[in-house]
Amino acid sequence: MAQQTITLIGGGLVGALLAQQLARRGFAVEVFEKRPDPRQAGFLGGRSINLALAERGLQALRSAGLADDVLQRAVMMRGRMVHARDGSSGLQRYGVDDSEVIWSVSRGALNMLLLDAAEAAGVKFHFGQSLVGADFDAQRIRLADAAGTEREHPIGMLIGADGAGSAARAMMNAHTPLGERVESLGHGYKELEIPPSGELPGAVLQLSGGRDQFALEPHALHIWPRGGYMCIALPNTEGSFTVTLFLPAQGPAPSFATLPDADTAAAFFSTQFPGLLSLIPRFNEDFDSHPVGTLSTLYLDRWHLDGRALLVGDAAHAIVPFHGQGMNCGFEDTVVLANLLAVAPNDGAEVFAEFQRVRQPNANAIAAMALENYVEMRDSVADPHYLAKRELGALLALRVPQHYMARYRMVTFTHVPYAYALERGRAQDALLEQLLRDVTRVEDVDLDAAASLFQSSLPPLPPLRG
Ligand code: FAD
Ligand code: E1W
Repeated sequence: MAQQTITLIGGGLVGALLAQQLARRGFAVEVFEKRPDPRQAGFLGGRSINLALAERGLQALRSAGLADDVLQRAVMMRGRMVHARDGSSGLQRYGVDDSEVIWSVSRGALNMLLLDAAEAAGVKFHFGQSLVGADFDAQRIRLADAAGTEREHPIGMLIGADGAGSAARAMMNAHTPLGERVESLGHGYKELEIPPSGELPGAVLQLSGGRDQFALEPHALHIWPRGGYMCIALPNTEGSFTVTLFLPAQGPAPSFATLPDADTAAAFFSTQFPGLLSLIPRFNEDFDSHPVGTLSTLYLDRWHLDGRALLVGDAAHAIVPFHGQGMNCGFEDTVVLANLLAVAPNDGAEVFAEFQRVRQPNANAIAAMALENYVEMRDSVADPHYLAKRELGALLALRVPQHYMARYRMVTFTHVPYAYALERGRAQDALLEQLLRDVTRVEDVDLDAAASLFQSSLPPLPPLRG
């Protein structure tokens, strides 16, 4: 059993799960978290923000023994429900059956569950303690409480899991430059709420609608693509949905800059998302009180200072949210790191270097795929060429499942490295483009020839899980 203490900064999703896994492997773990303990009131009655949990995150939770507990509090999403401008909608299933689904989980509830699990494994949490200074040579950090009172604390190994705006990263970078590059997407987001349908005006009329308390199909991820921008909605267990509007921050209408107040925004919604607006009774209050979030991708040359400090999760590789993989990727990080540390607990420098070697190409790959998925989501779900490619892909997935699998499914439902999914996706895409170069309709493609082309051009897919 290892005896040394590992100091973690940040008790968010990744920090809490990493802490639990390290404690289960015999490490003494202490966590400093800026915010107060969410289990001591605070999240209750607050905004319910949710996230999509997919196979990679679920696999990490399985290895931590927490998957069943989490799934019990999750809402199954079988596919994307695309809402067209004309008000029509259709469900595109993610997989052939319910073995390929994703899960909507409440960020607050998940964080609390992970904090409970980490504490039960022996982790010591210090809430309301913000990292404000670090001396990596003297192995000391400085912490401030909510009142601003500072104190010093000795550290051994430091792990920064303090999110996209990481203070640990800033301090490491001040000691030895990490080669940081932040690429702003230029689009922001705003969260709005659809309450359970019983709370909507005209609820009586909907009581026999067959969806119970949900104003929309509950078992789907809803998308309102509008080309250049979009809304999405994920279901909550209580019958509500959290809607997120993604829109350019600046520039000509529509952008957040051209929606300075709730009335202007409501007028915009009434033309672009009329059906959706009627489901958001507190639109004006939500719009005025919720800030516009910013979206960027973070790239670092280095994730660690030899064996003294390491960054994980968003602190190391924040990405845009359009593949729903930021948390899933951070959860994958925790398993890789905990396993490496368990094998060589006294060799921090080697372990951190190996962690970066394994994870950085994958973090870069999901960063790229997440950016691409925004364009795909908001623009090309309606593009005929894109739809033809997807249709041909679906046929090939049935005919030559060893040789073709949609990139979305590799990312969302398998454990193949993200870098592999990106590379394989490119190779498959090139073949699909070749097949659709001279024909416009999928019916005109010779499927036997297409299947042979995939079999002869690409090696069989690797094992998808494990
Ligand atoms: P965080 O969750 O940000 O946690 C960091 C923690 O560190 C916080 O508790 C914070 O209080 C604490 N902290 C910060 N500074 C300090 C300090 N100085 N001292 C001490 N503590 C500190 N991912 C998915 O997988 N699926 C999705 O559907 C999804 N949807 C998203 C939608 C949006 C709009 C956004 C913005 C992101 C989404 N993500 C999604 C990404 C996901 O939110 C992140 O990848 C994930 O939260 C990263 O976890 P983390 O623990 O690294 O960071
Ligand atoms: C998922 C915020 C968020 C979260 C997600 C997804 C999307 C669009 C967004 C990607 C997706 C689950 N996606 N869904 N359907 N097609 N692509 O799979 O998490 Cl915006």
